[in-house]
Amino acid sequence: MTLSRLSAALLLGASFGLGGAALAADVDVPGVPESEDAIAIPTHNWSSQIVMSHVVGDLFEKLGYNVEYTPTDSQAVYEAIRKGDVDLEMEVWEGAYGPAFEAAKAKGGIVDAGNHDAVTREEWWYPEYVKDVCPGLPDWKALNACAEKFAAPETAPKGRFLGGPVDWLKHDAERIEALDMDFSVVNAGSASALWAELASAEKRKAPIVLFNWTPNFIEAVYKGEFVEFPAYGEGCKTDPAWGENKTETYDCGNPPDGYLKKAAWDGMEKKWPVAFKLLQEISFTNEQIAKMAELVDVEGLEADEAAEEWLDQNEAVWQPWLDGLRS
Ligand code: TMO
Repeated sequence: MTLSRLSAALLLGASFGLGGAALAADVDVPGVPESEDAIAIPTHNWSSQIVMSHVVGDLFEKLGYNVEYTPTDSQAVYEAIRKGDVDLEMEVWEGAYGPAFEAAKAKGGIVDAGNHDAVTREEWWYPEYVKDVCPGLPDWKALNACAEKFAAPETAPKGRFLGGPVDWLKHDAERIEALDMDFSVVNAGSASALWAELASAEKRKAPIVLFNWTPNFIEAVYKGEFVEFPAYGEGCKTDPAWGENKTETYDCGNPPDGYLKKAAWDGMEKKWPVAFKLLQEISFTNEQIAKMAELVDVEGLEADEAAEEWLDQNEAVWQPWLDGLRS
């Protein structure tokens, strides 16, 4: 911190008890913050995204930026960014949001802020003991052959596929239709409802197939596998002629090695150039993201506490990003 900023912070501290957020920067980069307006960071309904958003918000605050968190629907967020209602997105999952992001980008107003190191997969998943009930897994045809074993009262005689909240928009019903499967989708109301059903099924060793993804805390707690659907290919989600069903889209699985992207409002680079540069630099690994989820879903921390804990444990990861902004 320069002398003049230090004395300004002390003065403010003296008159208001504690320093104002914007002047309490622990990393001094000349000219930052370029605007005192809060950077609006949207949060969704799964743990890693909320924790990661707070991690990045805390890093912005270390630089002296003001930050606000805005709970936002995970599909609608791409339009919200285009309009500048919120300023960035930390987790664009290719399987779930690739199409929404690409559509928004084509309209203008949202930019690609680079990929995380992480490789992602979002897919139907079952705990390991289900293999004994349903031989031939992870092949989707084997799953379908024993669909009735997954039946619930509201789906019988069809099997129940427990999907995530509807805003995750996974097109599971379209896939079931395109592949002519004997399953019905039941959507969980929240991520924690998914995990509660998994825990309960696991205790009874009851057959269950549900939506899951990686990186997630699940791999640290349960053994299990993703279902293998016909391999994803370009065109599966848009071109009915693609794949084994010639008249329907979604006759494939999600990409097994999807990207995880950051995105930003296209005005961010002008309004907060250094924050935008930091956003571009930031890249998390599978392991780091799984840990963010674990701090909440296993260790029971609130998202903001989990972010602080994560930052405490990973200074060697983020300090170089901040140091790089001085040059
Ligand atoms: C977007 N999600 C990780 C919930 O699949």
